[in-house]
Amino acid sequence: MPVVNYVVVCGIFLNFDLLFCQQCTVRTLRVDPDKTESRHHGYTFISFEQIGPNTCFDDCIRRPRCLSFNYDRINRHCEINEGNRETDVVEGSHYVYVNIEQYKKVRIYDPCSTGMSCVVGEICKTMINGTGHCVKDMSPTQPITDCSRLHKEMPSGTYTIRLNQFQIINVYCDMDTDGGGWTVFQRRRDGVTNFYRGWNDYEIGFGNRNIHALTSQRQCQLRIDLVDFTGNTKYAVYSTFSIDDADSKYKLTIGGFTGTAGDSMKDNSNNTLNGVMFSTTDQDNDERSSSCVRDSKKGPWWHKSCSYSNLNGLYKSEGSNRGPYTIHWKTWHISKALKASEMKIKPSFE
Ligand SMILES: [Ca+2]
Repeated sequence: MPVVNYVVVCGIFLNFDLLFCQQCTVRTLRVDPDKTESRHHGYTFISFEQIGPNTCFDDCIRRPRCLSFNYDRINRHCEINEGNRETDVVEGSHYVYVNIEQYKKVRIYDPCSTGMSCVVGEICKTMINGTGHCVKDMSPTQPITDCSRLHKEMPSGTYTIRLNQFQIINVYCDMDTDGGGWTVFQRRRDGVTNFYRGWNDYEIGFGNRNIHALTSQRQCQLRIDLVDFTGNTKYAVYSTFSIDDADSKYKLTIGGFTGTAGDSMKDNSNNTLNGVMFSTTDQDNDERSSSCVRDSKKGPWWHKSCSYSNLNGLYKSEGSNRGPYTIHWKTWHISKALKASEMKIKPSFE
């Protein structure tokens, strides 16, 4: 008899017959996978070992932060993801991928779908009487690969990201500006931190080495947010942005300007800074016979001869007219210092 039952169950869930039916009762997933031999890449925030596919499904659907999951049917490994974008699904041997969206708010799958609705950071637990109850999710989370991978309801703040297999760093994520998901790598708000520094200081920390790592993994856009001393704000977005590695002196690739601040990623002759190397107090890679940073006292930057922009320049308070030496964006204020600047990146999607 049990054998007949198994055949019926597996007949209904035909796809799983092939995937899980060696031990049908425990391995049959109750929904169709969206993709087989595939997994969603880069958004996993919790993973579990040695659990069945349905437990993996439950672990996803009971967390509002979860949008999809990957299940490795051979190693019984479950990955809970906070993304479900089709373009991020890659090949994954032994894996099935399930987008959870269509099962949310359906009571047979999600016991918290009626009445109490859980929020991001919570998990739905089933009470003795069968009703769902939201509690704080205490499972240890693992780092995402950049701020765009955060659930969109997460607030702006400092998060841990995984740059690559070996490197974990803390970054500030801007989750409020222009759809959120921006990884911030430069921030000027006051004169407390000295930005007039040498090559090593710009390389380590969240410096050029990390920006290179982030922008070499995928195509990124750059956003620059600026504030002047009267409190006005302007921005510049570049649809193409990356920097090369240290051997290439962190050469800049930039293009596709849009925004309100004008395009100041230009040199003093109005030529683009695309293809220009980075210079610091102790490395002159600019095209002048002298050094824009060392001799002209500009901030470390992609200087050509030198540049319309100088966001790592001296911090000067209101009233300073030494614009080009200060935090400067010429196409907005020709000679005035700016009060604040932020530079941030986000992957660009087709
Ligand atoms: Ca030079």
